[in-house]
This record gives sequence, structure tokens and C-alpha cells, in this order.
Amino acid sequence: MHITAKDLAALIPPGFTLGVATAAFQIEGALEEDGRGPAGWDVFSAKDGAIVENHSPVTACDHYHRMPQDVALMKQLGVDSYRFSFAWPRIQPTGSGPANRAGLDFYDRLLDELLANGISPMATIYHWDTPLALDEAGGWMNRDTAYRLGEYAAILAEAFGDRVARWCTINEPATVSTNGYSLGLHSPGKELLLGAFPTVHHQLLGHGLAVQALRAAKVPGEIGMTNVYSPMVPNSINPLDRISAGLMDLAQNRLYADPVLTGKYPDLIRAAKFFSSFESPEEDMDIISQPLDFYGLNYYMPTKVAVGPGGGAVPASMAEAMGSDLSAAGNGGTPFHVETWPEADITAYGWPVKPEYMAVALKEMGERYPNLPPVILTEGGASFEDIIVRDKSTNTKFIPDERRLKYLSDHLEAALRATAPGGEAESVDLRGYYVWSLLDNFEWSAGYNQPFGLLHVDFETLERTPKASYFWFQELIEERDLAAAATAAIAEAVAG
Ligand code: GBH
Repeated sequence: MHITAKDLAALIPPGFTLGVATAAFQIEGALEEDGRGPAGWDVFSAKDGAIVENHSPVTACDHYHRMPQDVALMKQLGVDSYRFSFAWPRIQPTGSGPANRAGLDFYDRLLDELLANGISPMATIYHWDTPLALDEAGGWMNRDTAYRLGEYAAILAEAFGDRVARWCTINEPATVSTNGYSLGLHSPGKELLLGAFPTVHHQLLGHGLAVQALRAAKVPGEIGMTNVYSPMVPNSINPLDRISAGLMDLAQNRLYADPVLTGKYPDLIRAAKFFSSFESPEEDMDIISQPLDFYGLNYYMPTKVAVGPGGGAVPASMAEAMGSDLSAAGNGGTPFHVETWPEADITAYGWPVKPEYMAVALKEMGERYPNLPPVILTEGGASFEDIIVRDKSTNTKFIPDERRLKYLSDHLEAALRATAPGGEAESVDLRGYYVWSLLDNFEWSAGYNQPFGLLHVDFETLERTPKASYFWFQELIEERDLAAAATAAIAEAVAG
């Protein structure tokens, strides 16, 4: 079971944002309309076998044509805020040069619609849909892409600075570098392994240049960025497993968070000369580590790590710095191996459901980064196969997604308790939680097979149907508002 909506609402501090999140490429469709240029993802997803069952993003949720209806569904849900992303190829069809007016118009309408409905806009500048022309010039391997992102951010600041309440420069650079450039699972499909390091640095530099552009334009909104964070859990007490988990933590978490929050790449990464072929200019670090108004965190799950078949692939200097000799573990292959969680509740993706690690993630962030700005959980959610129950007599549909509902309730509860006074992550100033996602959508290389939505989408008819989790979130927000109104009434009575 999970906590009641009323009891959960009582844990929510004043001013805490409850929202829903999406990303342009996953919901909009209309890839060739109003002057949008091609994205690298358009080409990648058209390749045979790149996406599960060759699902196509061409229509997605057709949000581009159904935006007012989707905002109405958010209004009915009652959320404080909506996190969406601008599609770079709509704004700059080739990734540079002047803005495409018709592309700006769509987001003008979206922002106006949100504000008219009392929903505060949080905008992500870059959520993976790099314009194809930039990918053809090397994408994030090319330092120039960082400057293009800065220029694009300046266009957005000028066009929308008056209405965006929160700016999120980039979303999950770790996933772009790992899946897009190291493993080839995402666009642009490169398999550079450790050779992908320049894409880490260039994305972080792009983030910094975007912050500079927003600050220069004096936008009134708050500015931050989003990293995914997965606590790395050793598979056993075997020191080799522990070191492998430490390596994963460096490669997936700290590589992206340390530069932004401390102005330095982790010492161990530098000591090991992992990326010796690439020199990042010292001056870049000041740009990357500019102060932020908030730090966005996407938490989905922990990762269980064992030493890989090639523990010996760990550079000796790094093993030594971590207090062990990995050369005994063998040669070749990868130094780490991601284990499954057989005993655990898992999502349709196979991701473990471990709300207790939400608290661990927040605690680790608070301990590692003494100057951590206020934190916003910019994404969290789960994919489960949904069952549609039809009531013939009333001709209505019902989707009892109890597992998604419980996932969301348990994770929000864990985050609120951990960051409350006396909680294990009490030093973290947590300001909000955005559910991933408003709608079932195009889940990148998993196509339409991993539904995360509070709203079910029928990808034949494009009809939206609220799931039980939608009604739960609605009830939670209502309970929170009732409690706040009661508190205000008491305060007034006492004062009067
Ligand atoms: C987010 O990515 C995206 O922002 C969003 O677009 C997407 O739809 C949503 O989540 C749901 O997937 O530690 O090596 O095992 C999250 C992607 C996938 C990133 C799993 C971390 C684990 C890598 N996450 N990945 S590893």
C-alpha cells in the first residue's frame, strides 16, 4: 500500500511545486511543419532497427496540433507548473542563424495558454533534438555546438524571457554522451566509448554559455540545469565490486555534477588520465560552474554494479588512487557490469523500483556539494504496461495503473521525508517534483512501448484517457490546497 493522498499532502512544504514534464521530440510530432528543420533524431529513428519495432516519431502524441487540449488536461489536473522543451530545429532549422518566426509562434501560443490557465512554465532549452546540420558537423564532438547552444539560448531569452518562470539549460548530458556517443543507442548513434569525453565537456560548456546568455538578457526566471542521478550500489562486499561501483559513480554521476557544482572534474578522472587525448581549457570551468538558482535532478532508480570481465581495464593509477589493485581481475572488456535486481519489483523497462534510494540520492548530493543550490526533482516516473477497462453501459474507459501510482506516491513521500527537518537529506532545499510524464510518449529507442504518462495515449486515434495515477495526482493537489487554505484561515483568525 501507499500513503493516502491526504497524509502525503500534509508532508508538502509551502511553496513546493507539483508539476508534470515532457520533451518536444517525444510528444510534438509535426516534424516538417512551419519551417522546422530536420533533427539528428529524425534521421536516427528512421534507420531500420534503431527503434523498437521501428516505431516512428513523425506523429508522436500530435501535441503540436493538440496543445490547447493538453493544457486543458493539465488545468484539470491542477498542476502548479509544466516542464516542456523548446525544439531547437523549430527555432533554428539549421542550428544557427536567425530565428524561424513560425517556430517561435508555437511556443508563444503555448506560453500564453499556460499562463491563461494559471500554470507556471518551466522550459528546457535542450532536450536532445540537435539540429541535423550540427550533427553533420560533428554534433557534441565539435566545440562549436556549445557556442550554437549559447546563441540559441539568447534567441529564447529575447522571445520568451518575459514568461518563462524556470529555465533548464540542458537535460541529462550523461544520457546524450553515454547513449548517443559512447554506445550508439541514441542519436547520433556513435560508438566512441571513452572517446566520447569531448561531448561531456562541450555539453557542459554549452550549458554555461546558455546561462551567460540568459543572465545577459536579464531574464526574471530562475536558471538551472538537469542531471540524472543514479546511486551506484556495489553488487557485493567484494572490493572489486565496490571499486567498480565507484567508477560508475564517477562516470555517470560525478563527471556531470562536479564541474557544474564545484568547477572541477573529479580528481580521480583527471588522475587516471582517462581522457588524456582531450584537454579542456581551464577558462571553460568558470563558465561551466556559474552560480545557479536551482539544480535539477532526475531520479528514476539505483544501479547495481559488479566488476566486469575486464577489471584490468581500469587504469592502474585510478585503481591505486581508490586503494586497490584491479589488475588481478583480468584483461580486456569493461571494468564494470550492470547487474539486475532479481528480487525487486521492476518496471516494464526492467528498472528496479527502489524509493528508498531516492533518499540516498538526495543525501549523497547534499553531502557531496556543500554549495548545492535549491534542488528540483525535474523528472521521476515509471513505465508499466497499462490495461484499459471498458464499461460498456456508460461507454467509459478506466485505466487502473496502481503500480505507477504507487511508484509516484512512494518516491514523492521518500523525497519529502528525506528533506524534511530531521530527515537524512535535510540539508537539501527541495523545491519541487515533476512527474515524468504528462502523456505516454515516444520513449526514444523504446518507441511507444514504455508508457510513463498520467494520461494514456491511443497512438491510433491519439485520444487521451486519464489513468488512475492522474486522478491520484489531482486528489493530492486538491488535498494540499485544502490544507493550505485551512492554515491560512487559522492564521487570519489568530491575527484578527
Ligand atoms: C529520462 O532519461 C529522459 O530525460 C526522458 O526523456 C525519458 O523519457 C525518461 O527519462 C524516461 O526514460 O546507469 O548505465 O545503467 C532517463 C534515462 C536511462 C538514464 C537509464 C540512465 C541508466 C544508465 N536513463 N540510464 S546506467
